[in-house]
Amino acid sequence: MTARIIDGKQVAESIRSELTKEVAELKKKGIIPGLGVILVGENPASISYVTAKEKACHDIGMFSSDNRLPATTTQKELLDFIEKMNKDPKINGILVQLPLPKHINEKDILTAINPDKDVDGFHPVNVGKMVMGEKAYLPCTPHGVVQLLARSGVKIDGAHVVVVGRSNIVGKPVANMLLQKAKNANATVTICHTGTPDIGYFTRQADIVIVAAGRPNTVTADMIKEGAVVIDVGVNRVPDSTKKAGFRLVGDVDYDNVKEKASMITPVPGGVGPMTITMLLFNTIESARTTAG
Ligand code: L34
Repeated sequence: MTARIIDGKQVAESIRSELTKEVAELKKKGIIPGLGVILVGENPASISYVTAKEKACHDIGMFSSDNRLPATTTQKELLDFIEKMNKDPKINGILVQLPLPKHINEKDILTAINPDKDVDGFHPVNVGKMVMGEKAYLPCTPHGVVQLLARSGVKIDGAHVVVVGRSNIVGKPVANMLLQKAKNANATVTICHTGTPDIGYFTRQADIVIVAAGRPNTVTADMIKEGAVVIDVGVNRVPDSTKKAGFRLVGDVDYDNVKEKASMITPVPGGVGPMTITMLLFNTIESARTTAG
């Protein structure tokens, strides 16, 4: 079987055109959804993601406050900055791009964001609500993965989903979302990680494999059941002297071989990445609407 390619860019575009209309409707009521973006330091990948997020805001008519802070920013300075945004009525959502420099405690920062403006869904209050199946901001990458599956016609209800990776940003939340007794969920979920001796033993039983391990070739063709759906969350820069940038992007999946066995697969780039940005817009618009009452 040769897999159908799930075009994340196209799905993202179609959601963004829905969101563009919603922003226009809100504007008629005098509401302009605003995102406060904070990037500390100069990690090249982070700069590229954050720039794409700001552009996406402007493209659909939202406001964004773009803040680049030096790598030497202290924890106190960052906390003060967040407090200012917590109080700013023009800001409906706050995005502190991760990773942060080592001298800053990530947990302290994420906890300082007003949960009502936590459009990344990383605050413990929102994580707790999500796990309990209550309404909450859903983290952008996991939410994007679920939307990609649903909008590609993949049946999640009753499927066996194997998640490879247990990060707080992707693995844990996506597993939790898919096991809820809810629409676009109700799956049987297995989570594999670096402590799993034989990941292939589990992935070979999966109807849907979601890979967020942060390492190229974590999942190879021999680890996939014929006809499975494969979602590759990884974005790795590998050196490539034939490219102008000096690198190319690959996911966590051995794409060329796995696509011959899967029924559907997401590419990198152009798969999950554009969906992450789109769900950030979605959450920020939701916040603006909620605040307006
Ligand atoms: N706070 N930090 C916070 N929220 C997030 O949701 C993120 N994440 C991850 C890293 N840190 C974060 C992102 O935004 C990963 N991530 C992200 C966002 C967008 C893309 C990839 C990762 C993306 O657009 N990828 C493109 C290629 C981009 C390129 O050319 O470099 C793609 O097509 O996959």
